[in-house]
Amino acid sequence: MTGLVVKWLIGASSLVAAAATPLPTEAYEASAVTGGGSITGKVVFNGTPGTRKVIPTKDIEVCGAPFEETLIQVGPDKSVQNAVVYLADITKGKAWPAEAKKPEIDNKKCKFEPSIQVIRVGGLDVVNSDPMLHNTHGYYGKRTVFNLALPNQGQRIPVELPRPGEVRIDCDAHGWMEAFIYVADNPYYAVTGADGKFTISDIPAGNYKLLVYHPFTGPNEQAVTVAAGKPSDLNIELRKGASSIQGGSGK
Ligand SMILES: [Cu+2]
Repeated sequence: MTGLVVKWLIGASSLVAAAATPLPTEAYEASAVTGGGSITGKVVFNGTPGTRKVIPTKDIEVCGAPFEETLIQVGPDKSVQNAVVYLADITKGKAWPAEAKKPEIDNKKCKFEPSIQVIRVGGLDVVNSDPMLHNTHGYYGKRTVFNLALPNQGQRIPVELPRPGEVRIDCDAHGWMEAFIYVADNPYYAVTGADGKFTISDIPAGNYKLLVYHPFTGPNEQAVTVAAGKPSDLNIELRKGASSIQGGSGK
């Protein structure tokens, strides 16, 4: 099975230019995990949180007055909220969680809601809650994956995100709008809460690569060992300017 999957991935990577080619999204195999372990931890950032001034130049009646935006949510104890944590290269393990509803990204008052999220390989809905045009544009790296004009309030358009990795979302109508979607090819992921903490559970015992992303900093990558019934407790520091990692299971 593993051999087959590897062959598939190698075959698929040579077709990277064909954006519409669906990849084997079900390469991950769900099975019962007995004697699993967990990883808990806290993500911190010790640097200066970046901010930027946003000055809406059009659609002011909806987009509002100029405002200062924080580019990373850091608590008083340096904890980072909305960092994405996930295990790379795990092809077998617990079942995907049941989705309460299809994930979505909303254009709302000229901001994306949410600005950072993780979804399962597949797709999500792009929604416009505002009474004027947004043009939602998604990229894997520099490559467009979708580009949608949403002129009407209440519009909802499904898009496919068949490849794992980071998708940046811009609005071609409002240059300041930006969001990130991390597309996961396995269910071993978490997003940190306001306390910077996360838990990933039911991991088959073994050695893994743990990735932590935040768009403001570079990614953090580290080796972790998961032992049956024993949580690994990690303190993970994000640093500005760490080199970029493309994709989650990228080989
Ligand atoms: Cu917009």
